[in-house]
Amino acid sequence: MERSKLEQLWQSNLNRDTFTGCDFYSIDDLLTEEHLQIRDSVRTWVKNRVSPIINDCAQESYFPKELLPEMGNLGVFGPHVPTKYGGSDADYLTYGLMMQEIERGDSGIRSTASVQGSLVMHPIHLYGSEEQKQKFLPKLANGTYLGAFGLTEPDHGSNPNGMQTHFTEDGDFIVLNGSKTWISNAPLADIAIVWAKNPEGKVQGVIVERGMEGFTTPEIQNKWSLRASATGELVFNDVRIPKTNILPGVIGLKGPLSCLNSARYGICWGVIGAAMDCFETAKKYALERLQFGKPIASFQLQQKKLSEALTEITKAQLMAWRLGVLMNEGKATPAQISMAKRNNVEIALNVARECRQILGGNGISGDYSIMRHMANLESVITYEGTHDIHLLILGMEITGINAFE
Ligand code: TGC
Ligand code: FAD
Repeated sequence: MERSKLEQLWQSNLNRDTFTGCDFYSIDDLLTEEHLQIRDSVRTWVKNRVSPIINDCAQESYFPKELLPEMGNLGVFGPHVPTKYGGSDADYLTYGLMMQEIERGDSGIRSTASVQGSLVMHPIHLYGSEEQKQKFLPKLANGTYLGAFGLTEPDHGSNPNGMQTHFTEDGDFIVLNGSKTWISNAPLADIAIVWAKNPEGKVQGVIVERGMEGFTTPEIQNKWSLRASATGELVFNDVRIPKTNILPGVIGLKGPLSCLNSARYGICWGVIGAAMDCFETAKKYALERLQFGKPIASFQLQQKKLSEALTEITKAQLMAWRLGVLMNEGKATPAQISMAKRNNVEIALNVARECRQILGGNGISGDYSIMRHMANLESVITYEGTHDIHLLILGMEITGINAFE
């Protein structure tokens, strides 16, 4: 999309977004002044910079890369990374609130922030060498660099342990072969954290940089979901990479899976944003739309939809808040994170579906945000572990029996 079109959309749609948010159980009282200030600043940015352009971006399948430096300035890339590497040492509630506000605008823009912060900066911070941290983290934090996370392969999605991407050693270099697919940010990424098997068959993380010979990132076209996010493949044909690009701090599948904890946690907040946007849009519409001489909000069936939506949003908020506190205390378990990701995505999708019906025919129009959220959430319920996989992680926690073996 031309920059001039974006500028025109920003000017003509300014102040149209009147979102206020839902807080039926006074959850704001559980947050600090600082949390609320940061949340509100991200909310204002979304109103001014995301809402005016996002329908056009989604319709035209355009990832608004112009927003990356602004997101860097706002501090939404890796806020939990220490300030000395460009982060802001923020807590997990702050991170969650940021993801909520961004996904209120669009799940695709939140995906970019999740991948950059939780799946690229987080592993470099946790498992990278000091040299890697200094070289990459500040540029990722300020949005100069865009990162991608390559775990999923064409034949290995839910079961990443079966991955075929592998490397051999050649002096001070490794030689990487294989491919990853369905990778957010891939077509534009400057670097990718790629999980591959070493010569002993153990999983290791490698930083692959754009421009390395044999490394290509074809875009995946023809999506009905996350249309404002760039998704692609990472293809490696004898890519020679210095050994200094291997993440030295972790070996084994626990490397990538531990990064997913932070991203899945962010999603459990993010989808509340999408659900709130659907609820608020439907409530406003129901109060204004007249049928049979009355606002449709006066019909009990529509009140049921709205009441149930607000109830589910409120339960999801309480779960996200409590999980955030456990994350801050370092006590959250992977199974608790699975429960929250699974529950909150499911309720957001149900809220979107019910709220879309409240808008009747207008519900499928891009003039309203609901159908876009609904289509986006079909990706969110699949990535970062499918709905089924999170149920089985919980099932294992409850019964002690591993359904994957
Ligand atoms: P399993 O034997 O259970 O575990 C292997 C090792 O990993 C450890 N582990 C974890 N560590 C930290 N956090 C977690 N959540 C962990 N889960 C497992 C585990 O303790 C073990 O460690 P060790 O020391 O004993 O070796 O592994 P498994 O092969 O049986 O697989 C388990 C399963 C199926 C749950 C796992 O593979 C899984 O989660 N599959 C889902 C795959 C997935 O979520 N892919 C996401 C790709 S990234 C993405 O979608 C980004 S979208 C981003 C966006 O746009 O927002
Ligand atoms: P499969 O694993 O083939 O699963 C297909 C179906 O089988 C699912 O319903 C699943 O629940 C079910 N199933 C599988 N195993 C079991 C079982 N043991 N028991 C019961 N049911 C089972 N990946 C990345 O690495 N990085 C990214 O940035 C990234 N971004 C993405 C962006 C988008 C828009 C999308 C759609 C996906 C993205 N992914 C990414 C990939 C995503 O993580 C995978 O799609 C997901 O993990 C599922 O893998 P799969 O698609 O291969 O499905």
